[in-house]
Amino acid sequence: MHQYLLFSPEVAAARAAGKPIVALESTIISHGMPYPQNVRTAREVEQIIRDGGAVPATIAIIGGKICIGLSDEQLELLGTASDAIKVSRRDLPFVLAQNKLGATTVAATMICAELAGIQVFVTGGIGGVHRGAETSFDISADLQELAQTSVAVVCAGVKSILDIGLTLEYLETHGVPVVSVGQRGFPAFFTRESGFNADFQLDTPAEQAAFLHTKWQLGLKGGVVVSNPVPAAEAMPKEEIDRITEQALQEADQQGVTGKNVTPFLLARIKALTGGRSLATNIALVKNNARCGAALAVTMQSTH
Ligand code: PSU
Ligand code: MN
Repeated sequence: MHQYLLFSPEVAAARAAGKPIVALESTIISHGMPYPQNVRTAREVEQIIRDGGAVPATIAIIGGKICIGLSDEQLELLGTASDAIKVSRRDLPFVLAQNKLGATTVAATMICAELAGIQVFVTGGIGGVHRGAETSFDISADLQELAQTSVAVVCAGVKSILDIGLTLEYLETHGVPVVSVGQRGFPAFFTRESGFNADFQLDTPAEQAAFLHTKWQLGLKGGVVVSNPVPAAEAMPKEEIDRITEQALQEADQQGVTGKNVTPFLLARIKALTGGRSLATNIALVKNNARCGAALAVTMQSTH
């Protein structure tokens, strides 16, 4: 086993028993949602995965170790600590070697999940190509990770804070399949449609698992985006989210927000500008993804 990995008792037991395991990220806890909803949601999402027949493994960097599966106290720590560092690929050695507290992004969670032998990972939204990337070069490291690390990422698409068309072009260039569940359209996180289609519609866990097994058996390394639209009853009106997104983008520009601070800044502004309604949608879509991811992990395990 890898020297940096530390499994929680629940995840260690799941590994020993050959049970399906679902990875969860922690930047969504530290930088994606406010306290206490972040910690409550993290716990509820873990329970949904258990109810779906799999074992949740929330991943974070604590005490110089990659923790695979967190205790209640560790979830609380990540949800409250003001010094939790947002950890993507480039930050991982620094945060581990310096014994700092790290919350993993999609990219870093994929790396850690692969090290731990976990193939299915559930989150809310992935990073992507930012609007104006042709001059800012702001492209999330999540996309490069999807190109090289063999983990399926169940998400609700990407937010319209990003350039969704360019994000899909980038994924195509790097050979990352974008699968959609229950509809042909690629979802845009708060809304069910983005105006773009996914590459392949695969509605059932059996079809999704067969796709993943085939990709990896062919030696085609890299991730797969499994995009699962927010339930219709929880989606936000498109006009409202578009208007608020434009305002948040303008504020980020005016305030000179750059680098790794861009995404957390936009997420926090959108939440504030919608008076918290976007948070309710965010929570609902992550839970919906947890149901989808648990079913996929169970099927992957029974058909490998
Ligand atoms: N998008 C969301 N919610 C999130 C994130 C993105 O809708 O919480 C987080 C994820 O952890 C993602 C990261 O991996 O932000 C991307 O950050 P960046 O754009 O700096 O790569
Ligand atoms: Mn960025």
